[in-house]
Amino acid sequence: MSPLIQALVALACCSACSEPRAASRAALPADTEAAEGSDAAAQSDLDTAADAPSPPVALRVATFNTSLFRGSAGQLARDLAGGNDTQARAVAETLQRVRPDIVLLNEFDWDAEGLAARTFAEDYLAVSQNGAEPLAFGYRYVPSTNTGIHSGIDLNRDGVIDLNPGSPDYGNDALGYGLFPGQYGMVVFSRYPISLGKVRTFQTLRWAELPQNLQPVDWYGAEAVALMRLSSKNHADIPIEVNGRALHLLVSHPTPPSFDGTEDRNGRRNHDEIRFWSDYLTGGDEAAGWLRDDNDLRGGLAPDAPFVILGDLNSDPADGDSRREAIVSLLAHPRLQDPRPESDGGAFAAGADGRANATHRGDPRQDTADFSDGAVGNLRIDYALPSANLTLRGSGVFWPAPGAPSAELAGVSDHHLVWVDVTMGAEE
Ligand SMILES: [Ca+2]
Ligand SMILES: [Ca+2]
Ligand SMILES: [Ca+2]
Repeated sequence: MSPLIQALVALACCSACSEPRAASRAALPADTEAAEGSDAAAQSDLDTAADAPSPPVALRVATFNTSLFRGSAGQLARDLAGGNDTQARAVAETLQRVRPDIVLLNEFDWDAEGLAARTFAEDYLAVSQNGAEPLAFGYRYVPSTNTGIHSGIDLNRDGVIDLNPGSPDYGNDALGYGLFPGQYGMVVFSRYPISLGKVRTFQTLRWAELPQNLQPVDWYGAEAVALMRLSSKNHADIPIEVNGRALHLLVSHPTPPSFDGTEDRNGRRNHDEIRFWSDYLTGGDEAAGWLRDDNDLRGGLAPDAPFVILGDLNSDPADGDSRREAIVSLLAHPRLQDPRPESDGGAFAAGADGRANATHRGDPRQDTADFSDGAVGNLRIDYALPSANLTLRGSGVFWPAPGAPSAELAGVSDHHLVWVDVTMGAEE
């Protein structure tokens, strides 16, 4: 498939792949079927290419919680129109300075047409910001999200049901917290083709299906347990075609372990959303037999498949109030390597902010998020974790200290971009 056709396929599929509720494969619109047919052709090319030696490929892969969310549906796309949104320009400049080949953006509002993502690509990334070199990503994918899809019931058990988007009462009873369908969504941009027909999403997987889950079933009650989904946004396995081989992006944005009561429903859900990935990597019937994607395919990631876990996982392995066992276990998973990316800005901020930071056990150089310091402090919660079979060449957190180049970009979001440099060798 030519790059042009691949680009057209990627763009044609954006809206079809972005429905708020996952559709069954049989129910997908015609243009998606065409896209999948084209992708099948790409796969046969890929199989053929696997026989021929191909050179190692150096990749910079990044994750960034951009805080590009708004209060109502369509507002982000409207704000981005014209290319002059100050916040989006700073996010774009950050990406132009770091120059990832592949990046996941968290907290980027979903819309049905993928309009915000397209506008960001065309009117921000592809335009020089503050003298930085433009970035041209030929491919993008906007996963659908559970945020802001109302459950129809009083999910947070406060006695209030508001079916009108826009209020916290609405958001609190949604399948993932959000004031409207799509708030706090995500988008992947890539210089390499995205194998859209092979993307696996786990948006509709029910929390109750996870063996030994921590769901507070007595607190929720039977009606809520029957419909509660595990993923607060989506968990997606997005294969990127890199010179004939597939690199799997494993993306998610587990719920913050806060904004709840003694039942700790969000802390428990955060734990289980992260545990999902340990089971997905372990694979096999025993660990991953329970995993069923939105197209009813069962099981985890194929053994030896190269991957990078990306996203704001909302859990620090040493500090904060999450149930840390899940992230500690994931970081120790034998299939991945933890580069422990660092920044000077994180070390500086912990000292300057003080208070809760002074009690932290984790190395502040590894912090990725700058939270209020009365209770939480700065945490390591954003991750780019490559598989052990990728060659790690470097990593970092883009958090410049005061006085360093681009220091003015440090405040664009309460999170900081995390990047890893890996080489996909011929052996993967
Ligand atoms: Ca409620
Ligand atoms: Ca802080
Ligand atoms: Ca810290």
